[in-house]
Amino acid sequence: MWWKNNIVYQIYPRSFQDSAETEFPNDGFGDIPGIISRLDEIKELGTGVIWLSPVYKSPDADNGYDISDYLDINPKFGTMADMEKLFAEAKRRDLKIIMDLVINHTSDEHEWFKKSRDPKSPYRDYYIWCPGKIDKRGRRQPPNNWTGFFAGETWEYDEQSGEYYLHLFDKKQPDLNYKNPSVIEEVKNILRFWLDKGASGFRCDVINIIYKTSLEDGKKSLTVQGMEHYKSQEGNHAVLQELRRIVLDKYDCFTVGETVFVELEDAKLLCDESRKELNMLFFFDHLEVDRRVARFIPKKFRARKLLEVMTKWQKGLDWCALYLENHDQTRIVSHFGAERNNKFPGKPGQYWQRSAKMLALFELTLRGTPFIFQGQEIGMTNFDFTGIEEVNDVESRGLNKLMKKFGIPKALRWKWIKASSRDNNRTPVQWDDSENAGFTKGKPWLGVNSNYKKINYASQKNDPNSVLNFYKKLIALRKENRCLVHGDFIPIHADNRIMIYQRKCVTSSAEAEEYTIALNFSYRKIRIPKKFISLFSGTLITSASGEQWDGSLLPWDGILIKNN
Ligand code: TEU
Repeated sequence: MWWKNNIVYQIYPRSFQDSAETEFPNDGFGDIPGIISRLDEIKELGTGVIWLSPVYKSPDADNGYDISDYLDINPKFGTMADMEKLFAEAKRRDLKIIMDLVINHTSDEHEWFKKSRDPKSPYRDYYIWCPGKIDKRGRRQPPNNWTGFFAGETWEYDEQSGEYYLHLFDKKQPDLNYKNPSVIEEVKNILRFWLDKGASGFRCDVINIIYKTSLEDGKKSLTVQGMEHYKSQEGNHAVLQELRRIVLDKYDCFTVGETVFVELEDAKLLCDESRKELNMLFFFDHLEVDRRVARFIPKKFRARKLLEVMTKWQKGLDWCALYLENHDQTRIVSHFGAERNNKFPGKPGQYWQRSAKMLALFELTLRGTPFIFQGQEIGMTNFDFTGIEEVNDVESRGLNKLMKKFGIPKALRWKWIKASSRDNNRTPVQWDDSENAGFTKGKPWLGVNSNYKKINYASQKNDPNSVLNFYKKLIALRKENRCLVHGDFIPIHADNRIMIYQRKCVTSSAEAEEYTIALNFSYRKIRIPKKFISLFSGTLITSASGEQWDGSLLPWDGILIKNN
């Protein structure tokens, strides 16, 4: 299957590359012609598939994850003709494109929702409307006690209809009703439309929560309350099976589900090939090993915990979607890498480069399909914003409001938001050292990190020691190496600072191969414990430091050894 032997590159279009060739030239907002102008860079990296975050029509309440027309393009990104050209230009370079499928909710500006506001409309039942409750004092209250993903309300009262509608995310993102077969028919049309245009699959947004079994009150919870009524429900599995059987299986395509709060048992069902639901999914646990309350409050990082969680998924699932970054996360070098202790993210520290490479080695030596987020391949760091005013993310703003309500002081609120805000990954890609990092000739929609003169694509392109060239090297290696892609994953050892694992392929004795990987997540030079040293005999294929291997791991180093 082509998607197993491939590597996916995620583009978050508004921050990728602005151009002069749209209705809004040089508007500080990345666009489709901008993407076309950078396809050669993506090809050179060695990635064969692009995941395009939403480019559809949208009022942008949640940066395009609130869609007002699934079959049209947001003019800020360009036109449908631009999109068709993108498919053609990608194909010419043998690059496939998967689209972002956001079907849990639409925008409140979608025609379906506008019509749905009329209780008599056939579209009424496309969404989840409810009369609400009257409390003891005769006041109107929402239908249940659910809380939302953006730290806010989940029900919005609509004067025009005299009822509430459900929105698990922003109030501008009403949830669709998957008990209504017409909604499923609409989704099938959306799938066919994009597959016929040339898409090779879909990344499916929050796809394990689309079916709401009941609207009963939820159990008290610190995070999202009410989830037991809609997470991984039987009805959800049935919808996925129907989409797969009726539409997706007719095309040469794959799906990767974004499955929030997913547990291994659910994941096994969702990815079981014989059930025909998803091809693979994104789990979240591994990025939360140093976070509390889902992901908002930092706690100490321990390599042992990371290996433990990764092992659970590597062994538990037949096939994993691998990622360390996306548009909802923070930069991995600032999260698990040496930059996590940097108080001045505008000035990368001594081990910035080495730790970025070590993390590349981690992701690219696991079993599954790796996804690389734009900028990860050059080791981009978290933003260097100084206050909440500079943040655009609807989630961060919701969180700030909620924390304020609870009396959490401003400095602490900022500390937590800085560590978790999705805008960390949404700052413009740093292409070169010209103004605005070569991203735009206008004013960027979100601040460019001031470290762009040091960290940028152009300066890394011809530097053999760059993070970029390390990614290229590992991608090329992985492409010609069955064992690194498909081989068994064998955890060996981990403590607070280092981890060791192996990859093994024993299809036949002639093809038997074995690799040992060791990673150091600390500033200390660490000796490999004696009892494991025999696992390191063989050839050093590569290391993050570029140094020879002498039985110790240098600070933030990572090594890949091919065993004899
Ligand atoms: O994200 C799903 C989601 O639940 C996010 O809120 C995620 O858990 C959070 O950002 C991590 O703290 C998807 C999209 O990837 C995201 O960009 C959208 O905002 C969201 O769905 C709604 O469509």
